[in-house]
Amino acid sequence: MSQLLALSLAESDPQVTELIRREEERQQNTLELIASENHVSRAVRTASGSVFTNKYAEGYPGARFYGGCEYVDVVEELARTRAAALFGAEHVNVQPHAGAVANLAVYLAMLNTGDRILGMELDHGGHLTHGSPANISGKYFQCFSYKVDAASGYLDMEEVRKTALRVQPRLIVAGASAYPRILDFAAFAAIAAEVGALLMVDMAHIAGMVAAGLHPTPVPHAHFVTSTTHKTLRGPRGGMILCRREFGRAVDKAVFPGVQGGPLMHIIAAKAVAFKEAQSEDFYRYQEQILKNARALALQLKELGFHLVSGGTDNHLVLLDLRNKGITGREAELLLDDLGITANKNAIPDDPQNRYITSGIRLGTPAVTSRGMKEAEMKQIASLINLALEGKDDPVVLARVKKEVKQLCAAFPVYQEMLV
Ligand code: DSN
Repeated sequence: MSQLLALSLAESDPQVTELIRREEERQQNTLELIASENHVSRAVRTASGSVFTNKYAEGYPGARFYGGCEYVDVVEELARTRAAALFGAEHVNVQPHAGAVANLAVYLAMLNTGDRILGMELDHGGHLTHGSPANISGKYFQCFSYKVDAASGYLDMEEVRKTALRVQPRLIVAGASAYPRILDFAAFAAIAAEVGALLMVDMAHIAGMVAAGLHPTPVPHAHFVTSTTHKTLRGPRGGMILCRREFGRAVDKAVFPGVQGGPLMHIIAAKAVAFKEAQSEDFYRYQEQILKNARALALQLKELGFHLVSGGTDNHLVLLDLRNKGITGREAELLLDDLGITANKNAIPDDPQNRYITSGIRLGTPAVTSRGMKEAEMKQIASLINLALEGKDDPVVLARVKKEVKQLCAAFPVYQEMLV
């Protein structure tokens, strides 16, 4: 046996070991408010670090291009059937390495280059892969966008309909990465039917709540539902596609060999674990608490004079318009980061700043809820954010915030033990 195989990580690579330790410490000692991040279970971590990483398995269960696939076949089938049961989907592909690849695979399966896609405007809450000129979707297809209503911050479905009638898209994308309200999937489906378009819902942000039945499901309404598995769903970093049976073959061909080679079988094993976890009572209560926490955070921020895009939240995230606070999104992100609060600058609808500066900040509750924090801690976090932004030039105030953040983190450990 090669001697290297027997070495522990610490023996083999002290540099990487040290970086993992530091990252573990960073996660332990910071309040993670990035709405798309989470802390996975120990079981998901173990599966994603398993020997399945060694296996090539191009193809699908029962039809691979390699031998030795008897166990990867079972684990992929398990992941597929668990996801199908969890979301009530007819067909599932669990191979996409990421949400971006899942979206690309649907485009490849159903569209010709130059076809029209209608998605949500990026600075109104949409996503790069829904038609940004910087993304392959915007380069290979003709992309158009619908916006939220400037005054209310909500999507006005009559306006979406008018845009769709004008654009005549081949595919409508519903789904967002910074929209704090419920998406009306039935209305999207009706618009798609009226203009003869396909409907793809990217539910990456809300997948955990959809799994728990705490957010309306897009599955009965959409031809395709794509998602990541690592946000509210709390699985390993990756993607998946749910679709109607009639599109299953086209989707599978688009994922492999269309845009990917060998699937990441260790990640697929971890997806299977996460889908099982998502069927539990514990997961349901977790999703319920994410929502309660987001509402508590929003309420307290409002009381402190923050302006929330759309005035509040129905899901796991809050989008702050910081213009009345005299600070840009970028400045706020850097300031909070320094104090142990991690969040991301975010464009607000029709943002006067460019996307590297922005006027907003996006906050989410999935990760802090995983640590066991509840409404009382959300009120405290809102007050700490307010203190920090108001006292940005006062070192005494900032030191106080930093200390309180550290104490809060220590009271809610992420993991009981470090694995490295
Ligand atoms: N990058 C993710 C987010 O933060 O919303 C979307 O893919």
